[in-house]
Amino acid sequence: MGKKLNRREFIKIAGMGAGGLAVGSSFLKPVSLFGQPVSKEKLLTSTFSEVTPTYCEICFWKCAGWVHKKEGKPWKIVGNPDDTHSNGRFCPRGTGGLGAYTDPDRLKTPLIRVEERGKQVFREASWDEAFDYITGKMNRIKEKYGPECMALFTHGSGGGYFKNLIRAYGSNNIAAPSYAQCRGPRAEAYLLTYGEGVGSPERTDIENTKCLVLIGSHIGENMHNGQVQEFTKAHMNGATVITVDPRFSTAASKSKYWLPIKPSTDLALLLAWINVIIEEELYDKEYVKKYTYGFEALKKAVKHNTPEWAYPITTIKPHVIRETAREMAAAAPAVIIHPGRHVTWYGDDTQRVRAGAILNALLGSWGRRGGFYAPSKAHVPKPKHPAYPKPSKGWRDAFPDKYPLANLALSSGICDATIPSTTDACSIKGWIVYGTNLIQTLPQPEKTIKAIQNLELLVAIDIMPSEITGWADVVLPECTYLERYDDLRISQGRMPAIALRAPAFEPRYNSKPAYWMAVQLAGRLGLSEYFPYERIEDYLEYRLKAVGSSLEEMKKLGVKNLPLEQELYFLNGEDYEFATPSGKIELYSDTLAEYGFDPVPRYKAHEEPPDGFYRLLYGRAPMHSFGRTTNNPLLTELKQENEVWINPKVAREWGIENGEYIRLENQDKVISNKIKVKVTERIRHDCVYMVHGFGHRQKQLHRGYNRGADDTRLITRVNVDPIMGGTGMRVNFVTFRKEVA
Ligand SMILES: Nc1nc2c(c(=O)[nH]1)N[C@H]1C(S)=C(S)[C@@H](COP(=O)(O)OP(=O)(O)OC[C@H]3O[C@@H](n4cnc5c(=O)[nH]c(N)nc54)[C@H](O)[C@@H]3O)O[C@H]1N2
Ligand SMILES: Nc1nc2c(c(=O)[nH]1)N[C@H]1C(S)=C(S)[C@@H](COP(=O)(O)OP(=O)(O)OC[C@H]3O[C@@H](n4cnc5c(=O)[nH]c(N)nc54)[C@H](O)[C@@H]3O)O[C@H]1N2
Ligand code: SF4
Ligand SMILES: [Mo]
Repeated sequence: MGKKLNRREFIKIAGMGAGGLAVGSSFLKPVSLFGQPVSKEKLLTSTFSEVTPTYCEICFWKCAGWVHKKEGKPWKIVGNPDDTHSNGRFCPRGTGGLGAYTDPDRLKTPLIRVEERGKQVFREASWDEAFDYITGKMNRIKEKYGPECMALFTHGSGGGYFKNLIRAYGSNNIAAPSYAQCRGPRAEAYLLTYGEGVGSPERTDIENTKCLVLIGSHIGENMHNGQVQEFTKAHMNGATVITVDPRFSTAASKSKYWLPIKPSTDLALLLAWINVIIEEELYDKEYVKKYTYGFEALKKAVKHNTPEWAYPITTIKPHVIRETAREMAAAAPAVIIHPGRHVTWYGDDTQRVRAGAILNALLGSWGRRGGFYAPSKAHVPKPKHPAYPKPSKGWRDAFPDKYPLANLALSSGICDATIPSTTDACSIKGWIVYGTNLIQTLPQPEKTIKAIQNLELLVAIDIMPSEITGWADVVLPECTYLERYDDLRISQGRMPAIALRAPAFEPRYNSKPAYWMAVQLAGRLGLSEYFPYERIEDYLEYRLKAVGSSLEEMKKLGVKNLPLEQELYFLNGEDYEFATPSGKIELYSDTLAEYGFDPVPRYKAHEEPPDGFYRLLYGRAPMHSFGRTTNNPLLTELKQENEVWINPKVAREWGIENGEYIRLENQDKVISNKIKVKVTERIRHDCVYMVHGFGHRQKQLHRGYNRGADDTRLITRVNVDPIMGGTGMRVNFVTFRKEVA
């Protein structure tokens, strides 16, 4: 950047990039979209600024970067050029991360509830009081019901310390919304098919692909940094992009084909593509023969799934289905049917994602350049501690016959197991909630509140007064990621790497880091031996020493890339054993058949919106992460509220004008906050769309309170995936209410 920019201008530029993203060609210019990369030498020798390494906590991509201070004051955050998550550029949200530090609405001191739950009346407490309160209750729960009746909900970097704490205490009830409300079906579908998952960041070789198929994945609005950069690269290299989305997304605007599918029918399209690939013999014959299991059974099962069969279901014309299938085959094996990320849509999600996994196998893209690569991860030992006690029961005991292939605890399942029932095998009595805003994150918020009302202890650890903290018995204010050390970032990628987060600032107010909280709680619970290091610096030194590094070195590097130990592209004709029962890629799954599920995905129709109702769809905006940034002083400057997208034909029928405020009412008569209308051809007539994370109910969020509408409130209904328990959330229908008062 030639001219120096003050923070406000800097954010504006990031914002312009983001705005341009939605419509214009600036998407192709990563320079205006992300901050410019600056060399490390320049960074560290700069005389007027002080830099500290961090990795970003504004979303779960965890880009590594540098925090700059000028005269001791926060100045800016930029990407670390050595980091493959960011390649030296932060997205608008990461750039606006300083707003998390400066937000005057932050939680300032521990709080203890003084009135009944729901009234949200608290008194300020000292840390000692708060810890004594929590451990008193935890000891009572352990004595009265057993330690298994405590659960932890976690999302975010500090969650690991509480996982250690709760396991040491004797419970395995640990859930994250990133499973049952996000990636769970994808994890299980790929595990069933390939014996391993796609992980995060996804092992998709987008930068080398020749054909990228996006089913819903709205890259560009879904602003996962490295992925957006790879998408831009692939697009500039002339890769064919095929976007399947009922909405003309940013990605659709960069695509050769936009398939505006009827929502909920993607599985029919995927089966038709499989049908064409098989019937026209476009599949990779050698690859299929050598590496896959069940081809003949698959061929038979999809025989009737012709493009003509799929047309009335999906509304995608047969010739388009054929043409796009041929495009994929022409690019193979450098083709990716993107596995998606937030895939809990309709309840048959494991099967839908599995159909994509099967298509990837037919095209031979797994293990090949431009398809899916073999990711690496640094091995960094943790200090030893005694074995955890073995819990006598877990969340699964509450539903012994359900979700047999769930490999992680279900957040929604733990919520259910907290509501006493007649078949009560495991009623949970205490929750620790770290860095997840369950009221806005779990569908069916009334059920979440009902579960909370049955608790004897609810601890919320957050940086902001979010909806969930309002319902807590004790609120523990964490300092932001810019004010603390955290565990090393060890993510998968093309190269094994580690990244350090060090504090750039002293914690503001009376906030503290999660590590310190967990150590304090462990001490009071008699579990100190599970935290061999009282100070996180010593814990980090232990881990870094094991890989020949140190805090001193990492403070200078921020990111350390370690040598690559394996081939990126691993399926080039050699023998290979997959971790599946057959040792091959399972086009047909005996495991699914054994549990009574379809061994090959099969399309079943979903309920349609009744007359006058429209399916409620939701997604992301480039400058916000869920509800965690919709009070951020910098990012709310870029977007203050969400809009509801309505097709012009529908708007005409209802006499609704662009820019007008309306309310949405769902099939269960739940009415939303008022929300601004965006009348646009960019959405089909049978659905409406809004960005998730707005419409906060928490009054203490002064910028986010009542701004826009919250999709979660309208998600009173879910279709649960019988295979793994994911909550399909796009099964709600809304109609319009013109009176907004
Ligand atoms: N800016 C930003 N980026 C983020 C996040 C964020 O909060 N903010 N969150 C991150 C996280 S955790 C996740 S999981 C990902 C989620 O991002 P993705 O995995 O990309 O999420 P999807 O659910 O696929 O995305 C919504 C898209 O699906 C389309 N859609 C809705 N219904 C259907 C349908 O029936 N069929 C098809 N084909 N498309 C449909 C919508 O129109 C929309 O474009 O984003 C990540 N990136
Ligand atoms: N209706 C609906 N529901 C959804 C989705 C959707 O699109 N629509 N998306 C789903 C998906 S894909 C996902 S991954 C989940 C995400 O769900 P969550 O992980 O719950 O996401 P957030 O809403 O960002 O809530 C994060 C909470 O963490 C707090 N926080 C932020 N930084 C820190 C920190 O450093 N320390 C601590 N202790 N707390 C912090 C924030 O203030 C906020 O209260 O939601 C799922 N639920
Ligand atoms: S993608 Fe953006 S918000 Fe997410 S970690 Fe990277 S810079 Fe932060
Ligand atoms: Mo997610």
